[in-house]
Amino acid sequence: MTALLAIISILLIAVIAVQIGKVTELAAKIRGEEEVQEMDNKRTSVWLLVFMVVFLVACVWSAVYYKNYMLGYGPHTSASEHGADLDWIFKVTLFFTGIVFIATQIALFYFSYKYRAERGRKATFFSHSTKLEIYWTAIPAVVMTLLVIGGLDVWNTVMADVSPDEEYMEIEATGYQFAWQLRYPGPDGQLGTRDYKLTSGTNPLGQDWTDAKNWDDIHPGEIVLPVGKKVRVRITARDVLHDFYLPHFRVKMDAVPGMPTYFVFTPNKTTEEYRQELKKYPEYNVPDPNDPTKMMWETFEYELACAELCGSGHWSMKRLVKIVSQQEYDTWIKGQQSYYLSTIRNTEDDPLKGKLLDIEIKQRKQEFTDAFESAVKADSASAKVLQLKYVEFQTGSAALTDLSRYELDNLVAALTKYATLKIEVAGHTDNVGDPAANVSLSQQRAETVTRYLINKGIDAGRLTARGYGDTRPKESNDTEEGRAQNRRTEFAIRS
Ligand SMILES: [Cu+2]
Repeated sequence: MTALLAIISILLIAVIAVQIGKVTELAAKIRGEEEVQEMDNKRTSVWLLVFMVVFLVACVWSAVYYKNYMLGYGPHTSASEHGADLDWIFKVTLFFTGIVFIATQIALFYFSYKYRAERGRKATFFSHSTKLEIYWTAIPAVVMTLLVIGGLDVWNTVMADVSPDEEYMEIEATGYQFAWQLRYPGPDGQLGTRDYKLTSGTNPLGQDWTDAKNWDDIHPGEIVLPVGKKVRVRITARDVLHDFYLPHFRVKMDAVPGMPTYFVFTPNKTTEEYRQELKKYPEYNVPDPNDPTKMMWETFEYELACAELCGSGHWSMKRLVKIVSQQEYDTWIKGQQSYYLSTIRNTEDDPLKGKLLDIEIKQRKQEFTDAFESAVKADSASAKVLQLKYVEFQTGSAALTDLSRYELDNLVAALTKYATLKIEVAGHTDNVGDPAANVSLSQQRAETVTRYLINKGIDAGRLTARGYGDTRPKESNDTEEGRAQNRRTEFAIRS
C-alpha cells in the first residue's frame, strides 16, 4: 500500500515537471528566449541560496537534537579508560570536518549565485595564483597531519598489547553460530591449550584435557569483571566471522576462525556507577517495558554483542557484562565451577578417567584439613566422627587400594599437628554375607589403617582399631547406593 502511494506520488511529480517545462517553453516563445533564460538563472540561484540556509540549519539542528544518541555524548559516555581517548579523537575530527563541511556548502551555493550566467558578463582569466595554491594546500595539510598524528597516537594506545611485567587478567571469547562461548582461567590464572580437532558436543572449545591448565578453566554464562583491572580478551571464532563488540567500553574486534585476535581494556565504571549516571536523563526515568516496577536506569546492563552479520541468528548473540567491585568479583569467581571437573571428569570423554589428578589431591587435602580442624573444635561426639571418604580396600580383602594413601597421609599430617589427640579407627560393612565374617573383615581393615599410621610415625598408643561389621549402617541396606554408603571407614577423635 505504502509502495503504491509512493509510486503514484513519483508519477504525479514527473507529470507536473513535464507540464512546467511546457509552460516555460511557451512563455519563452512569447517573451524572447534570452530574457527568459536570464530570469530563470537568477531565480534558480536565489532558490539555491534559500536551500543552502534551510539545509545548513537542518544539519546543525539535527546534530544538536540527536546528540544524545551518539557514543561519547549524553548518556553514552564510555566506561573504559581508553574509551575517553577514542571519544575525544572522534570529537576533534567532527569539529574540523564540521568546519570544512559548512564552509564548502556556503562556498558552493554562494558561487552559483554570484557567478550565474548574465548578459555581458565575461569570465576573468588568470593562469594561476601561487598564494592561493599555497593556502589551499598548506591549510588542509596541517589539519590532516594533526588529525592523523592524533588518531595514530590514540590508535597505538588503544591497540597496545599488555607488557609481560604488567598486572592483568586474561579471558577468552569464542564466537559461533549463534552465541559466545566464554572461558575464564581458574585459580592458576592461565587458560589451557586448545586443539580444534578435539571439538565435540561436550568439548565446545576443543580443550586438551591432558593439559593441567585446562582442569580449572571455567565456562561462565556472562562476563563479570572487577572494576579498574586490566583485561586482555582472547578473541576467536569456531565457524564464521563474528565480532566481539562491547559498545560501552569502546571495544570492537573481529573474531576470526583460525586467527586469534585480542583486545586489552580497563573498565573504569561499575554497572551500578553507570546506572547512577543514567539516572540524570529523562529517557531513563521511564518504567522498563520488561519490568514496569523499575525505571530504565535501574535495569540497565552492559552487554556483549556480535557486530558482524554472521547469519540468521546473529541478533541473538548477546551476553550480559557486569562490572563489579573486586570483592564482589572474588565472591562470584569462587562460586563458579571448573568445566572439566564438573562436567567431563571421569566420564567417557575424560582421557584421564580413573587417574587421580594433582589438583584433586590438593583439593581433597584442603577438604580433609578443614573437616579435621572443625571436628577438633566441635563439642558433640557425633561431630567428632569423620569418614575417610577416599580410603578403599580390594573387594573382600583388607588390602588398601593404591590411591588410599593420599587421604591416609592427610590424616598422618593432622595427627602430627595435633600431637595429643587420640583416635578410634572404625571399619563398617554392609549386611551382605555372614555377620561374624563382616565384623572380622571390618576389624582387619581398621587395623590395616592403624598399621599404616604407625608405619608413618604415629604413636601406637594414640590409636585404636575396631570393626563394627554391619551393626551401624548409615543408610538402608536395601539399595545398592545405601550398601555402598555403609561400606566405609571412619575415625572418631578423642581428646
Ligand atoms: Cu556473530
